[in-house]
Amino acid sequence: MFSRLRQFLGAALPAPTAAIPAGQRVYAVGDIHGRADLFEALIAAIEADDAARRPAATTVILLGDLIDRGPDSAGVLRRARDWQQRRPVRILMGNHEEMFLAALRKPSVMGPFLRFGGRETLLSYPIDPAAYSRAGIEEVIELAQAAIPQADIDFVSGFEDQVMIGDYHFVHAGVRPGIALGDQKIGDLRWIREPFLDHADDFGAVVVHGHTITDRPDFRTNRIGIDTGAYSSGRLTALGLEGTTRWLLTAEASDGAVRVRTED
Ligand SMILES: [Mn+2]
Repeated sequence: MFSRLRQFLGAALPAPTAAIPAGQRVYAVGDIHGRADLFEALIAAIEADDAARRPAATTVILLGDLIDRGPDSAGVLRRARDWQQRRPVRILMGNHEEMFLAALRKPSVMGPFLRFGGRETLLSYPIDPAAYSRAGIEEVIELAQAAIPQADIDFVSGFEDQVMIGDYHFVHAGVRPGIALGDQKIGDLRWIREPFLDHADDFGAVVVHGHTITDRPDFRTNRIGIDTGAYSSGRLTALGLEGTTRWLLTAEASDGAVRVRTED
């Protein structure tokens, strides 16, 4: 009804503003990629930010790609699991977690996994780098299976595909335009770039996603991208949402120290 009214009135009426239901608060965190240092600082900052605001039912959503590329994926998974034991933390499966799980079962996936940052993930577990360098693919799988606790594999296997809260839809990579949010293919949710990124029309909710790196959080009318390339830029971004309000918390490494910036 509102959209028909808007069509009728044309540009005279402002676009409706996406909202989180009253009494709730959400923090969405972009691709962490093994940066346990940034993640730890951001956890502390989100806890402090949440405590400083009025009491709310708060949900944290990690948008996926917790692992690979950066130096301490094992540490990121440990911190994510600890945090989930203390408050509601929902975690999405990114394309890197998908490859991680597949690589442990299929030798044909292990090679590409290692080239896209999986090597760093394996070496964040107690695997001897010299033994790793000498190993062929089958032996790498054996080393990985011996070093990675089953609890970590079970934890990652339980990551979710998408989360809907109020007028926001949280996914790792994006959605395919023209398909209802409830009917999306998992491959698109985890891997898509175009035609999602350049699509200008409404998706049915504001899509909050990671996966595609931008220098600064990418605020569009129909989507918000918050992958600021933590593993190479040293910046890990969280988006806070409450009612129609949005704010950013950014953990930033410089000169060996991590500081967190908050922007409205
Ligand atoms: Mn990704």
